[in-house]
Amino acid sequence: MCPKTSKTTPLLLIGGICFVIVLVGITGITLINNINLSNIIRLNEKVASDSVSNNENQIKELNYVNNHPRNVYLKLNASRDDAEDEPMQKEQEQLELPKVSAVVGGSAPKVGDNQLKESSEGISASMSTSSHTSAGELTSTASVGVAPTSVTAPPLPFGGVMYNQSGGLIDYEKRNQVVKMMEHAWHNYKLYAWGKNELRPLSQRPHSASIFGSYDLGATIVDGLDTLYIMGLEKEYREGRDWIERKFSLDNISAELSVFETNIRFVGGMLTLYAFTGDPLYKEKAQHVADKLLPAFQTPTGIPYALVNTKTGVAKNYGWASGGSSILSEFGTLHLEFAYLSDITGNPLYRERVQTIRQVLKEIEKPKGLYPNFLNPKTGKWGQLHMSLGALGDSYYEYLLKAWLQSGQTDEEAREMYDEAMLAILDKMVRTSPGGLTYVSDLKFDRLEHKMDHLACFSGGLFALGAATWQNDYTDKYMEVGKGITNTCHESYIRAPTQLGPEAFRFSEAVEARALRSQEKYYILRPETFESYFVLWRLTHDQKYRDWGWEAVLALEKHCRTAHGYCGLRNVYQQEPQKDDVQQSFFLAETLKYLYLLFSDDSVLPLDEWVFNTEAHPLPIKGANAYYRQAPVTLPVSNAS
Ligand code: DMJ
Repeated sequence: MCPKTSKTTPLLLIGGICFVIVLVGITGITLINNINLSNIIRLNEKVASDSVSNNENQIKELNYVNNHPRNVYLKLNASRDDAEDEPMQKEQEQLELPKVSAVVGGSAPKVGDNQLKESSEGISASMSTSSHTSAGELTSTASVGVAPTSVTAPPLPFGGVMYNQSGGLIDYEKRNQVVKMMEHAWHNYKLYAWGKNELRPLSQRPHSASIFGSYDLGATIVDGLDTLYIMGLEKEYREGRDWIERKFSLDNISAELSVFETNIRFVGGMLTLYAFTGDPLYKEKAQHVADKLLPAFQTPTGIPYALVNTKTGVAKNYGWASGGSSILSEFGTLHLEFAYLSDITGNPLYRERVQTIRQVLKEIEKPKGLYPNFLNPKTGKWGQLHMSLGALGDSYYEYLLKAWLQSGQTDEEAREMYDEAMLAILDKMVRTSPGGLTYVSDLKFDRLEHKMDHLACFSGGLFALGAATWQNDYTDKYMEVGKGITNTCHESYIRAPTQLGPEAFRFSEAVEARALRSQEKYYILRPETFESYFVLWRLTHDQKYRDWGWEAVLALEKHCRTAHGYCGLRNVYQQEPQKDDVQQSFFLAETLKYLYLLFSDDSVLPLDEWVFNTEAHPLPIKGANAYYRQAPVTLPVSNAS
């Protein structure tokens, strides 16, 4: 009766079994990937909801693709290959670039020439590859600040494309590795901590340090965005830009922010993005953040407090800082950002604030010509007489030199104060170990503490930059000490089994360039040593600096990389050190940027056109860089009436 039924039954049975197997398989895979899949879905939803709906308009508005200098360069080269006879001038006109000769033909452009349109076209002008001759060779290896007289290179301010046709100075393989590191750091931040301040790679959740006032300020986005831009990571850059537009605001929150950290990371980051792109969003945001910091400057001396509440404007100093003092490295590291903000907004108020700080520091009596780390903002008197080129002092000295550079070497007061301070430091704090290592000691009252912070490793680059930019009686000494300190910091790395340097290292009869105390043995992804490798590489082209940088890349990959981002280490002297579970925002802003630049051609952010703030956000040099984007001066609102 049912031959048909009996034939179809096994088929149905087989079909059913197959269905069940497939179902079990899918369920299994889903369970295995449960966390990742749901994270990815959540992330996609979050990123999507954070992005504006008509992305296309935004891209067009920003014109990132066409106007990213890297693409401008590619476009120029491509068209040259296609139509060799076509005059270069025509291509430049199409791309709205200034004539190269007008920018670098031996005379710096006038301020008026530099006023780029703040337009929907983003970058509408470019600048020189001033470190090359027409033959693609370097013009000078030991000096910056002097424009070459003849340059036929196409404009290439940054973006990592090689101008030197002979293969020259880009180390592609190593640089690509750094780009991959950036992608890994960024994608995991995006996946697990999007919009929060930092990432905890091991626990795959957000992290926030107290410096961010326990609010979600997207510190990693703002700090890391210019690095993405420089590396040409366009998709990631756009996601970050969208987040800033839609989410970043200090209005209606009551956060107690560090004036210094907020300035160097947020104001500095936005200013660089504004210089790169001309996108008014970044100028508005930079000003918005700086305005929130202004109440901290309401002190009898004008020396700002360390912390300010974004809602109430109430400001104060850290309880631990010598008798209610403000800290030199904090109030002394505002100058570059505030000066540039005045110039692009036309509002002199910001510059006035930092100029007041400068005058106090210029006029105050300095013990033995040195600046102590603590200054009371009410009395204008020094606190404890502790001096350091590391923690609490460091970037004040950096900003003296760089304020002079940023001004196109017209702010002579800054250079004089820099030279006076560094000569005193050379005399009273720089020493050579029995093993021949140059280091900068801390000084407490009259006693040298033969210890150097990792933070002080930036000073190798600083001494060298000071030497390369001005010829005086101390030039050779500055360069020698700059090289010596950089070498010592490298030693502090290679004397550790991880090949990564400790937070502080000491010099005694028994040890050199090694941490002794347990609380000095950690490494938190800091950039200062690589910063000095980068500066010294640019100034000398000694291959060893690149080799040292590559050693560091390998060490970071071996010890700090995890499946979900990069962590610091608790003890660099252990073979298998424990990780600290924090991916610092400065790892993206500084560490990876300096490593990327170390393996790049000199035309990527040339040192005679850009000056790096202390968080590695490059700012344009006035009179030498078409990206300066100076606005006409207007009176500040408070003085306008
Ligand atoms: C950064 O935030 C800046 O470089 C600052 O000047 C010092 N410390 C960190 C990185 O180590």
